Amino acid sequence: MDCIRTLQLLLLLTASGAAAAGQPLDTRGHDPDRTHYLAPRADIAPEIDGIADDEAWMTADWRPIDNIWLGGPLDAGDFQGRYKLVWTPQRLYLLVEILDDVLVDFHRDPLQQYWDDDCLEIFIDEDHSGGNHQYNHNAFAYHLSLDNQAIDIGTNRKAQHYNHHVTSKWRQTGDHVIWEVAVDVYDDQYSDSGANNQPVALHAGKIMGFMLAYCDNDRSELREHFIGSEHAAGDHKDRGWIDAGLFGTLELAE
Ligand SMILES: [Ca+2]
Ligand SMILES: [Ca+2]
Ligand SMILES: [Ca+2]
Ligand SMILES: [Ca+2]
Repeated sequence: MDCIRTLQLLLLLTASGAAAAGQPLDTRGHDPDRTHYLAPRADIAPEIDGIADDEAWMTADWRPIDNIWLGGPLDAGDFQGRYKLVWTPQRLYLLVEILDDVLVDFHRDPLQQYWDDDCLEIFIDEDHSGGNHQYNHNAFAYHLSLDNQAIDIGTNRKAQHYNHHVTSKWRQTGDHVIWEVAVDVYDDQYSDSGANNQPVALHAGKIMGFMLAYCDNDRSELREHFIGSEHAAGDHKDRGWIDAGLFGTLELAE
């Protein structure tokens, strides 16, 4: 009996493994020409301290943050950014290198006009579904302020803290900001009022929606530029906070 069960299990695993490996990526619900990031697994999780000397980062590729979603042409001295991703079964890890000539946090209340202060925006769609995520948790858009707080809009349609989803730390090194973030990945069943939300376990082969953006303000009432890692076609480029179809593809590699 046990042998049969083992055999059945093996057949099931083989079948699902083959299907996953041979399956083309489902891009329905996404804009064309999304980037595809292959994130290596970290044997040892990076230390979130704003110092990029962790061994895990050595094997991951840099990708630029260079698509202007809001604002005019961008000076190289005004903003430049790039990022890397690695993962462990517990968390997703992000390294961002930013050059920004002026760092500002005009609104001390992190829930007030947070997108008009310098902030890093992390977009995660756990099941790569695409679709609307404005007032639901089909996807998350964490706005990380310079005081390392993570803000998104909840199902009550109000901005709120999701600080318990992230560990964030940045530090100035020369003329660059080095920003490290560890993120718990939650699926669309996440409940703002629930006490038992559990992050999903990550595994090799998992496909998620992901993109990154930076709101750059230096001296204005409203942010001067919004720069993202994905190309946004058309006039309405600032739509990632509503539409997960703009996100790129993140594949967790072994
Ligand atoms: Ca580090
Ligand atoms: Ca700037
Ligand atoms: Ca989703
Ligand atoms: Ca700035």
